[in-house]
Amino acid sequence: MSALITRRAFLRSVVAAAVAGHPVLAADRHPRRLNFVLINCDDLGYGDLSCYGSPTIHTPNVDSLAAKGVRFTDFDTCAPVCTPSRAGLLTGRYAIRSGLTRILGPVNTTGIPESEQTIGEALKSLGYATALIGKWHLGHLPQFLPTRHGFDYYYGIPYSNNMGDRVDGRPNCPLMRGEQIIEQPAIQETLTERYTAETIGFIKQNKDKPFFVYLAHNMPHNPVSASERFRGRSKGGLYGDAVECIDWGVGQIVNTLRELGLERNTLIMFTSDNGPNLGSAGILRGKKGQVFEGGVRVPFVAYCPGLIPAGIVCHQPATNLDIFPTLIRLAGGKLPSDRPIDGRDITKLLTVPGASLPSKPFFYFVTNALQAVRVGKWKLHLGREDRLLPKPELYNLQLDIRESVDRSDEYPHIVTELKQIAQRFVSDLPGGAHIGGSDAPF
Ligand SMILES: [Ca+2]
Repeated sequence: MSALITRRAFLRSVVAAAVAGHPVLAADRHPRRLNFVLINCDDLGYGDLSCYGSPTIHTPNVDSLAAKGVRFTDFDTCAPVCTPSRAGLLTGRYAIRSGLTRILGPVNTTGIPESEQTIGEALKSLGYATALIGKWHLGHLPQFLPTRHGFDYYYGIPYSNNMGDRVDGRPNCPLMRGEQIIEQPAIQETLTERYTAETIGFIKQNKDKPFFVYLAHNMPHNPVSASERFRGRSKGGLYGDAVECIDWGVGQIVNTLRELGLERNTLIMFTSDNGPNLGSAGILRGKKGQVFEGGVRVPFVAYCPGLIPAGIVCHQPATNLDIFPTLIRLAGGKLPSDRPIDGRDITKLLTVPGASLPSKPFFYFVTNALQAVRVGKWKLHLGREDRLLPKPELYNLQLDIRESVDRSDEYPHIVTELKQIAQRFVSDLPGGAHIGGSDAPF
């Protein structure tokens, strides 16, 4: 048997085991279910990590996960701002379905509906210990807190770190443990290190059962800060210091998992909720708040030596809506059948070099406005009826990742087809969804 066939057979067995919900763990001496650590940064851009080409920010720990795991080059968030991106991530559904289409703040009295199921709830029902460490942003009133939506443990700021009136020069945002405020205004310089310590503590406490930690850093969202020992370390200024501190934390978490013998059966994922405000989108056009690639294409790296072969670079499109179905399947659970789930299981992309999935339309919303639609390499901006984008524009992302040459006049039939896909999708959605327009995200 040739080495190639052996490798193929090995990969087939990896995928078969993963799909069965028992990723290669049957071969381990103490088989148990996968643990999940999902690290989400706030406003970290596509160009803000060294493994994505940052010339100034040094992120050796995330780079190492990418080198020994999988790095996606075409990973999108379902919204270019915090609240809807996080709603989509945690439910596997476009935010328009849960109504969380705008950025929430301390003055808002709404939040995630009881009817939604979060990754936390789904994994908790499968016997997982669950924690949210960091930013929630799906409602700060008691009935909306993470502790009421599938997370056994909560430590963090319930919304963005710039929200609330200023007190002593700091935004008056609360730091909470469980449902209690333990510090206000939250001292932000040490936040990333404290989130890291809380994550490590939770992992140690729950090492004997399957766990899910959603570590949602508040950094590097404005106002950026870093503790004294990280300040001045990065060539990327204070912003770079904040990102390098997050990267340091990734290394601490990996070390902990290694010491506990959990490295092989813990899937670590690292991503961002939307494109950069202060940072860099690399060569991409646009930034946070926009549906150009710079606003929606984000880093996504995953590492799990027992599941993912080293060194995969995946160029296939995938999205943060895919995380919900992927984790539920890997945990051996079933997706809810009483509601549309917009994401899909991407285990194959995570585990098989060169794998692909059939192309599937992806929709880019700002608030209730569907502003762009993508199928495969074609992305159509539907027009905002303002000066920024007065008419639809068509881009071939395979040839033109910068969205610089509008091809709508050359390919009118593609424009028509994508418009029809957009119209059909919107007509099936709850009230309020519409095509185009430029609503403010607040
Ligand atoms: Ca954000």
